[in-house]
Amino acid sequence: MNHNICDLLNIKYPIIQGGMAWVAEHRLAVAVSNAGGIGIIAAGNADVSVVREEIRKAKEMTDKPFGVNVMLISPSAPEIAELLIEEKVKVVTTGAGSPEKYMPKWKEAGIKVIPVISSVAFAMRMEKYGADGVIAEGYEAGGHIGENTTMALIPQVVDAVNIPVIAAGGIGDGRGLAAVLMLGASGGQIGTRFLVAKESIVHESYKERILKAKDIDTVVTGRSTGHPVRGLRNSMTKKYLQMEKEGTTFEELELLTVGGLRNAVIDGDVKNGTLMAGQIAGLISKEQSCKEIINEIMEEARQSIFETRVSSASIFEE
Ligand code: TUI
Repeated sequence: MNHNICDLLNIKYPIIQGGMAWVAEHRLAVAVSNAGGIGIIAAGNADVSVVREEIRKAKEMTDKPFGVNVMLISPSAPEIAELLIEEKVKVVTTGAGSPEKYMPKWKEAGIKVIPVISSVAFAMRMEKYGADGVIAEGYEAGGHIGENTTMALIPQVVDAVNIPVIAAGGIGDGRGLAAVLMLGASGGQIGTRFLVAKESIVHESYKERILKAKDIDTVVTGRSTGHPVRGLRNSMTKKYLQMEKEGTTFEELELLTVGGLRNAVIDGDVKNGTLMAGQIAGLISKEQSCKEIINEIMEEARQSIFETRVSSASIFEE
């Protein structure tokens, strides 16, 4: 089995952009694909007509491969699953559920399917259903998360499956990419750093919160609902966590976050909106183009791998 994802996806660098709802529309995806990684349009909760337009705009703006992320708990997911076949999308990533029922049709259409998983058991299930790879996402990631950290998850998934594993959660620079390659991953998925890219349409106020964030500035809300979500601390998360402590019902908690991601991304409501971001936000301090981000990450990864080899040589001397 060839685990080279550059060959699998027909891209130059083993960097895949996270499928961030509202954030990852065609402009960001095209910029990442044109820079040699693979850009991903996030379908999120959008209607099928919106996603169709996004795919068509992306096709006009690049001849490089790009993908679409299907958020499986969206009511539009079944229609979007069909759309991807009609539009001959090359790569699909999925999140927040199991894509099993769509996989036979996607595979038949020649689509490369790479589900996001957060446990070994789910990775094995996806391999059995014909996934071309998995994105193993650790607890450090932004948005909806599982329980395992990237550091613990990646080597366990790598040992359990015989398809390429792409690491996600906590990768913000070339050292992070180098580290997951050491753990056996074939590449890295990056979200938060692309969220602040020049080509990202995210409101400046949201970007500013990420650029100013420190290591301890993300929190996890929704543990009590079974849908834990990581994002930057703000008035909304303070209220949410307090209400969770008091045992507030799922329905009441939901009311606090309805439209919250849209309000943050589009309107820049950093107080009451949902500012999804990974723990690596504390490391991210500048807005750059996707090309600058990818070139910098690849150069750093190369340096850290080769320099570590030299600087650690004495450890292994007899
Ligand atoms: O999906 C994500 N990140 C997301 S989705 C999202 S929208 C949302 N907002 C509030 C609540 C729920 C979703 C924001 N961020 N990452 C990929 C990911 N998928 N991480 C974990 C999973 C996952 C979770 C459960 C994959 C499969 C699964 O269940 C499968 C099964 O059926 O057992």
